[in-house]
Amino acid sequence: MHVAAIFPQLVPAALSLYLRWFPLRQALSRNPIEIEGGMATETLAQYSLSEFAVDVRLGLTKDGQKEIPSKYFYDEVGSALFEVITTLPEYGLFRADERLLRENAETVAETLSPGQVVVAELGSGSGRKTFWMLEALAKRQPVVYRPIEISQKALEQCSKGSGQLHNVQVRPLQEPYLDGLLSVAAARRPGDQLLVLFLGSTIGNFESRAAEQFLSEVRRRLVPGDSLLLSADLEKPLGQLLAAYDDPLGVTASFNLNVLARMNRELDADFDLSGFRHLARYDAAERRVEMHLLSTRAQRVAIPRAHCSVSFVEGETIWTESSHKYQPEQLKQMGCRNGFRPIRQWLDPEWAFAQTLFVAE
Ligand code: AVJ
Repeated sequence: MHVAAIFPQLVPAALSLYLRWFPLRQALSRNPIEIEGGMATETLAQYSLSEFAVDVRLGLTKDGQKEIPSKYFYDEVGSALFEVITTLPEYGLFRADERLLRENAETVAETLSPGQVVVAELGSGSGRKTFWMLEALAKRQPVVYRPIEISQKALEQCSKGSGQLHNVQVRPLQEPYLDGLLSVAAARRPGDQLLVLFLGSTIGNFESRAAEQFLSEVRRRLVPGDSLLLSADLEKPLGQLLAAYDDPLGVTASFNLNVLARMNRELDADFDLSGFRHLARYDAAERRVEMHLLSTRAQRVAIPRAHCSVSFVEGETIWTESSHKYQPEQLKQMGCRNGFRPIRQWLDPEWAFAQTLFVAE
């Protein structure tokens, strides 16, 4: 199973094995960290660094396919590159998601009962497209917006943007998705209704079993009557799929290669970026686009702060991301199998993409 498929919540289990390597272990606090006014916390920065080191070591020194979880794309540089990706003509996902939100936010709002609604967004990014949802909700009822995001920069941007909205109170959480959702659920007041947003087709980064597991973990944090709006990219012609992950300008290639640059920056690694190239391919059996970093020659790389060095043969790859593609019915069934009832589904007319609205049973 691809390490990238195992959600962050599973990482601490593996962590203990390697604790002895890390002088920073006293900083490995699992306490939720709420950020007030976008202040960075030293503890979290150290924690993330160590966790990155552990996952790099695990993913690059194991037998067989080398891999690095895709969540490590999103440091400051990577998050900025992703923002550029969302503007590329080849990457239709983002605009499809935004169009559907804009057009259907009112309808989603109408399905909620009156009273305060708590909007928990898993992986808000800059929160640009969420604006439409918040705006539609805030016209009808008070909104508490809880973006849950590991990227500090993205969270700051998101808080700034959505903080302007009347009737919307923003309380960001810098935590892994499921931890963050647990904190949100713990802080809810009687009568609060929860609307979980899982947009952008981020669900596609999970292997199919992990995706189902994730949905059931989301469900466990909700009560009957809460809602989930889930976005997912659909199967489409191969040429269109590959172009979305290998744009001619090379932004996606930079986004992918940045994980090597990040290891150089944060783990003192000595990756020569010219010895690797971006590779996007479609696995038809698994119905997913895979991104890899291909070593164009035999080479050895030292990663001091992950306490390892790694050899590559020519043509060997590091698997950095999977983006699964779905069929509309399949998405409804995934929800049904994990305690949700689908009540609406919208498809974008321009780019095969779906939003499904579920209610927790
Ligand atoms: C943000 C995870 C949905 O998988 O399409 C964009 C990330 N990777 N280009 C995706 C991404 C390459 C994106 N998600």
